[in-house]
Amino acid sequence: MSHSDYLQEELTIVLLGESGVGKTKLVIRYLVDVLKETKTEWDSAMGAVHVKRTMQVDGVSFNMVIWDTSGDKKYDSMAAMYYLGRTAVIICCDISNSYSFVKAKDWALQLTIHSCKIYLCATKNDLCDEIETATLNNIQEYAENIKAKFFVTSSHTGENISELFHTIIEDFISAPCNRKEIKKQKRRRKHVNLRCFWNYQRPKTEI
Ligand SMILES: Nc1nc2c(ncn2[C@@H]2O[C@H](COP(=O)(O)OP(=O)(O)O)[C@@H](O)[C@H]2O)c(=O)[nH]1
Ligand SMILES: [Mg+2]
Repeated sequence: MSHSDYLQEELTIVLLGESGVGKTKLVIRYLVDVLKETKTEWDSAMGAVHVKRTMQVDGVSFNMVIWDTSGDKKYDSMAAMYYLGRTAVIICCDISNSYSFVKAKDWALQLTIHSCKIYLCATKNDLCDEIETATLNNIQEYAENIKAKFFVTSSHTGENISELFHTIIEDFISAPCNRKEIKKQKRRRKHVNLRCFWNYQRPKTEI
């Protein structure tokens, strides 16, 4: 039987960004294309919906919760409720809508005082042409400045969707507190295995 390490800490991913940038489509593409789900149920809360999954990646089990916020202005003041103390925040901006980048920078600024990890995501790359390449360079430069990992995605073609979520999961598993937890569990298992071995051997040697 193969053993899996279990992380107590939940991976919570929050999607922020102007309404219409493609947050919901991004999550759906991930659930359908990568996790191969045919039916996805969302729990709704004020201004956000969430899905919860138990994941097993590289022999490590953990719960993953994805919060998809609405991006509606009337919920702006509530957004902090979702990202406070959260593990990872995907800030989305639509490369065909320059205002969404302005709004993304606002979110990033608000997040700098919190300890969450930011992933900047430029969506709708299938709409990208020569003009928008300049915009893309600006977004990338900004991501480098705020030390956020940067992804250019398209929910229409599926480009970089699994890479984005996979990177978030890898960063989560390799966070120092989680690495320590995994090591502790491996040590505990080794200790139990040794004890079992010892108990099993003893009667034989006594005969
Ligand atoms: N061309 C294109 N359209 C997209 C993409 N992602 C989302 N959309 C469209 O953008 C609109 C808003 O998407 P939605 O996911 O609801 O945005 P949200 O308000 O940020 O959740 C919808 O009409 C989507 O079909 C994409 O990658 N490429
Ligand atoms: Mg949405």
